[in-house]
Amino acid sequence: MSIKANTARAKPLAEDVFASDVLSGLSAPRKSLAPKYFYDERGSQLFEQITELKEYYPTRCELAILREHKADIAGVFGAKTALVEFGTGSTREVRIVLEAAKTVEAYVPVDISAEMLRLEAAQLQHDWPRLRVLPVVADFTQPFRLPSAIVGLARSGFFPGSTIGNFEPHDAAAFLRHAGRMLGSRATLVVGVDLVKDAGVLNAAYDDADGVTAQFNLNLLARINRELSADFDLDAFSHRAFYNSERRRIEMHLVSARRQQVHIGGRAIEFAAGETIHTENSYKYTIESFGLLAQSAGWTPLTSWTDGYFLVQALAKRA
Ligand code: AVI
Repeated sequence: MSIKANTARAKPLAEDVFASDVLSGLSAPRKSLAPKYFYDERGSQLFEQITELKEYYPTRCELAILREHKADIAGVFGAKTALVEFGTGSTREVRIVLEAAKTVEAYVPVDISAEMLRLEAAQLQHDWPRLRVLPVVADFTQPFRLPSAIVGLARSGFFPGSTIGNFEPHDAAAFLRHAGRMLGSRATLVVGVDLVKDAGVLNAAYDDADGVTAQFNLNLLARINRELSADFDLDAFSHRAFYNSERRRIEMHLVSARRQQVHIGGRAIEFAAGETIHTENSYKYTIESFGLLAQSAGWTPLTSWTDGYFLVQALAKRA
């Protein structure tokens, strides 16, 4: 079967949105850049390397939980279900669940990155010839059209990878509400969530000894140089990551080593020595705090699977 993706039209052009997001983020009194821009080709490769670092436990822990509990997790999906995966980078996680999910008749991976989605979907279709694989190219945080081929099927959602932690808590709640609207009544949702833990473990996971996370963070400046003809001196910025225990989040920043000026598309941006660009938050939850967040967004917590480091949480949509 050949796979065609449902393509949502992007307006205005993605490059224009990138340029205006970068300029407004760097013109604010507290400079920031959105973490979604980490993932150009090099950034995606670096993220894959991060997931294999000994210090970066989330991916390893989540995969182990999925493997150990795949039959129970698959049991959350009802009879004759379409499984919608929000933001499918790789299909590594869903493959584990699909091995046990006999009731899933259609799989709908949703991602903004058309090429990666096409490749992953085609490979998965090859490996699961009887499953209907129906990729949708879209920003999964915004309303999108689900394939008409899933009409009549029950709907379940899958959101692994602790991506929910990269949303501000009110945006995480908004996303969960949006997922509920997309999936409809009687839906279930399985979410991967990173847990609050010892600050030393968290700090090491985001500031690894080999400097891969530092490269990942700095690559954002390389991307801006390349795509927006900017002149960031990458040697004049350094990676800083730390656990903010009050706000229960890892913060990543790029720190300016000196007073300097950077030019982007004809605009000059001033940096003081030690000034930072805040590039990412990665929120950590407890089982209780995530349960409360989900409840505030119209979901009832069902089973929690955890190893103490990471949580795979099943949710049921409240009627
Ligand atoms: C993609 N996301 C869940 C990662 C995280 O752990 O917040 C991104 C990341 N940033 C640095 N290391 C990994």
